[in-house]
Amino acid sequence: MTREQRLELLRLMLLQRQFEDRVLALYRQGRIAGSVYTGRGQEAVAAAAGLALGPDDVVCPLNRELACHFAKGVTVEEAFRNFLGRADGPTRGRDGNMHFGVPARGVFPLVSMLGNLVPVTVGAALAFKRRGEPRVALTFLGEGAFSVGDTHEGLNLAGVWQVPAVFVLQSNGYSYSTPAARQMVNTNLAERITGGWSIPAERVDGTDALATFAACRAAIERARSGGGPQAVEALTLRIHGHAAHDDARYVPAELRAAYADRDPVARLEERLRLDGVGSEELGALRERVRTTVEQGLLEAEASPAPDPAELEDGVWAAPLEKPDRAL
Ligand SMILES: Cc1ncc(C[n+]2csc(CCOP(=O)(O)OP(=O)(O)O)c2C)c(N)n1
Ligand SMILES: [Mg+2]
Repeated sequence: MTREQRLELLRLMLLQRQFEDRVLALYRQGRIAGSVYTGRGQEAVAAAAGLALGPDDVVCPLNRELACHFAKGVTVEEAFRNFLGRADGPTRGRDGNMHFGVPARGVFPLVSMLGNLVPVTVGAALAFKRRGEPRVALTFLGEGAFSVGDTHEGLNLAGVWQVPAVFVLQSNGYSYSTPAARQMVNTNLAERITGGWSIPAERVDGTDALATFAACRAAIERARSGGGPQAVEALTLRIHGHAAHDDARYVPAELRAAYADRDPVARLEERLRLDGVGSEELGALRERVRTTVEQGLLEAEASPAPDPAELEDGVWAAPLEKPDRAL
């Protein structure tokens, strides 16, 4: 990686962290509907995969991968417009959260049902293969998706069809409040993917941004050059609870204390310092990101709210039959 690429990796990670901190503050002011899900502790994985993708590749991010949206060209203003439910946001005010993509820039919207994005990703990769296009489809998945049939069906077909799909596993040890070991017998997802579907899978420290970037780039380029589906299992941490309403009190105190030493942002900054990037340059980068976030928020706040008359636009419903007896 060049010095510029490493700085870009850090910029994307800082952008996700500062954006999410700002969204959390808005949520606590009652300005965000629903809840807020952050990727604190997982930014390196989202940024690394996003940066390793090419401009024509597509990605299906989950709810903790905003850095990947930003890497693919989604703007901070667009993201804020979605969170604030604005009429000109990506979902035109239908969603005030992270269920959004910008398909024109290769980012598919999140489907909430765990595992659903695996067949979607395999389908996109199948289209690329059939058309002979040198493009890759990538998705992320957590431990939760491993208990859903769609994941297994999708991985199986990815292997059978040898499509250019990349699966990036966010192994953060928890699905909501359930530790991975209470959800599955073998928590080594890379081993299961290789053993179960003969898909090459590399395990990497997901708090080490440079190692994660190297693994993602290698997997993406292998898939692009006809090597079939690939997986990267990133061992990472979910520093916050599942969402803003969850204080993660079920995570043992020792584990939470250990998170402090593995903050991916601090680790990459330390590494860049060893490379000769001075505190002044790092400070200026943080400041630039802060300005981008604040400016994006100001612009999004100036956007109009949706017109209630358009509430049913794009909604399909079958005519309701009156039940002949109370259910
Ligand atoms: C099929 C399905 N079951 C349950 C849920 C509710 N749910 C949303 S997120 C989540 C936990 C996800 O855990 P994991 O996949 O490990 O991702 P993480 O939150 O750790 O990033 C659950 C159970 C859902 N969205 N879809
Ligand atoms: Mg998890």
